[in-house]
Amino acid sequence: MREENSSRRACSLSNKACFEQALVQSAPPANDSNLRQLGWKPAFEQQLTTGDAGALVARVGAHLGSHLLCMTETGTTLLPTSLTAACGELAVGDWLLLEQDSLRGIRRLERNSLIARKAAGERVKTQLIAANIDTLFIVSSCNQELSLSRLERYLALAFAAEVHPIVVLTKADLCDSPDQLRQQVTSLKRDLLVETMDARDPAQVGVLTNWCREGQTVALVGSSGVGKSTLAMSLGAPALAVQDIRQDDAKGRHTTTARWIHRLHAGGLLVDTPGMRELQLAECESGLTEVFDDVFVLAEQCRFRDCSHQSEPDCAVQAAIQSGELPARRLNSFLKLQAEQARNAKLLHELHQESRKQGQFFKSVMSAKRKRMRGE
Ligand SMILES: Nc1nc2c(ncn2[C@@H]2O[C@H](COP(=O)(O)OP(=O)(O)OP(=O)(O)O)[C@@H](O)[C@H]2O)c(=O)[nH]1
Ligand SMILES: [Mg+2]
Ligand SMILES: [Zn+2]
Repeated sequence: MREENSSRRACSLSNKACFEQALVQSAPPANDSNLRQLGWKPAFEQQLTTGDAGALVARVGAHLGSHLLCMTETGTTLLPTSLTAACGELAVGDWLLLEQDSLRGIRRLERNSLIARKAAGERVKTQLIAANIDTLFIVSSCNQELSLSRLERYLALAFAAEVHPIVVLTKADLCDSPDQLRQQVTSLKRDLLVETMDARDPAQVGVLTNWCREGQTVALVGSSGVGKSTLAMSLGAPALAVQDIRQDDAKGRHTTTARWIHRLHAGGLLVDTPGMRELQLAECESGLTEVFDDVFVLAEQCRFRDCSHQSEPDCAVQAAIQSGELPARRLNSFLKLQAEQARNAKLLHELHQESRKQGQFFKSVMSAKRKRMRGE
């Protein structure tokens, strides 16, 4: 899945105006900001030791390639990523400890959640979307863009990250039967919260306020053009770039190009993200178990423990499809996502093993070199 925009490139350092706009957009109001307003929680506080006394606590508010926009108690700072190398790969929403004067990164605090996917295209890599998120707004619109199978992917992502998902169906004003769509989506998972709305109308978007209060962090995910940035603005984010979708296929134009945290009217923070072209799952096994719990319950009744639910005799899943209890689409979606996640998880595992081996090889070469230099 690629997130790019040919006409609006992601910010680069040369694009000074873009950074200045970023500082204005993300800066907490001077003097009345504190860590709680930035989403600080006891679970982070507990990670601090006496040795951290002089460190500055900062939250990553935007990732701009070569630079990070970091929010602290007193304001917003732009840091080159070379300064935070010791913290490892960072996501928007991460909490960091920085040295007071040099602002050099000391370490990243353990995350309470991480939304991640397999990176776009052929690359075998995990891409970090947002960290330390309390709620994920999965945004889709009431038009041809809506796909139950795609929503199942996003739900697996949320459940694997142990983040509470809410499906937001935008463009209800352009649809004759939004309630029908809402019912279809609600049926994907017991107790799933689904809201339909005109994302441009702050009054309608108000139903989401409960998840946007002070101390809370929400993230928006969904395809390009579904109205993520529009929704963000209706919740209180400053003016963001939005663009009309294409008329012929209802696809968006990849207007948002970087992940940003915005402050909301209700006091919480929201991560707006670039639209996703495709969402490949990896390391989402627990999420799939959660999303397809109905299939798993049925599978327990199959005659064979390793039933593939295709053509085996006494398959309870196939029986449920025949009786109309389980839609055939749901089994197909489950089998597809299960195979995809297993394939990607295996590739990522092999990659981790490979880089560990390379690390060990490098260490042994360096140790031999040091011994030689000492004349041992
Ligand atoms: N009628 C109507 N239009 C909407 C609604 N939500 C968004 N739009 C329009 O849809 C277009 C795309 O909205 P954006 O907010 O840019 O979509 P996005 O999801 O942020 O797109 P990317 O940044 O490309 O990922 C804009 O023209 C919006 O005004 C809605 O609920 N109703
Ligand atoms: Mg956008
Ligand atoms: Zn079966």
